[in-house]
Amino acid sequence: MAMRILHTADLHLGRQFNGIPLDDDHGAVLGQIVSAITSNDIDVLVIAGDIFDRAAPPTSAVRQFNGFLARVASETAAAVVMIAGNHDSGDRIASMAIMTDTRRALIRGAISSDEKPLVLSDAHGPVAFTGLPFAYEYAARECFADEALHTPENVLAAQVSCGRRNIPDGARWVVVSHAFVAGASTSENERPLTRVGGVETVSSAVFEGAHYVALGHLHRPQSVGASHVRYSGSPLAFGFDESDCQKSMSLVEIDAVGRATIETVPFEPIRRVRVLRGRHAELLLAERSDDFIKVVLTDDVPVIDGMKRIRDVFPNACELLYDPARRPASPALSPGKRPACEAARRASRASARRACS
Ligand SMILES: [Mn+2]
Repeated sequence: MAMRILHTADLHLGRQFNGIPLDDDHGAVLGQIVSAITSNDIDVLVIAGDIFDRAAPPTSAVRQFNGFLARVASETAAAVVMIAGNHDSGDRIASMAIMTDTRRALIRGAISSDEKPLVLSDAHGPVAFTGLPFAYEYAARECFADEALHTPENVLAAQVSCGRRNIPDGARWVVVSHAFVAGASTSENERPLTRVGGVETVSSAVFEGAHYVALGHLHRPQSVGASHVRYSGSPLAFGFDESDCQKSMSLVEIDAVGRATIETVPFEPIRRVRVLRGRHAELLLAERSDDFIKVVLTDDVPVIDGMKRIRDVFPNACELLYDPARRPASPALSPGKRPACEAARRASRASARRACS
């Protein structure tokens, strides 16, 4: 049997959507992660940073994550590899590592100049997992006693090379990192990774030698540069720009020679993030829904109590704006099939161009 990895990231526990708590939505996707581990015979769960939305998350979020980890530990046989992202407190994540079973968990919160891997085995030999916690440049300069670390790429290159030194000879190698790899697609809710400005992207070349790179930070699922350098994306959409993005986990199998085969396991959110376009009177006829809704009204004149009446049908409507000049190309409410992220982005860029021209 080959090594099977379930890769997720950017949970952002404790986050709200336009002021609406997401506790139930997070609870649902965490349950889907546990189910995916058991139904796909997963050996290792990887969480590539931004576990919490804030350095000091609300108690409810901490409790929710503890309950999730307890389920993974008791209901599955999977090992866990997780790192701090830029939204996390590295020290908070590090505290979870102190008394853990080090044969089954690698929890990396604060940057270190001696990155030791978790080494697991399958029928073909060892697979080493290196977890590189996110760190700002100033912390890396102190950690490595190197004043020349001025960019996220400098920091990551230093982390990768100290991790590489501890990989057993002949082991296949998985690197877990929270970074912005050049060439990847962003969304609106990712906080910059550098405090001083400048280039925050890193070249995928820094991961040279890794058989799979499990990335966090960008919220759209995507590979970048090569198929084995990949963002799982976030389980939930956090903005209307992600309304057409099908969220998923990445199921990765590493074969005998280190080739990674990747499938996606879709998340099913309990409340979707949707943009509805149409006339007010038409939208009021829609089926009631708790989804998060942005309404774009095509009415020629403003509607009295427009939002109030929309909320009779969509209680979690968050935004309402008017765009009378643009008519829907297709019926606004047809459920249809949600397009893949890239197709949707192309379509929205195309429609933006049409609007300008
Ligand atoms: Mn994030």
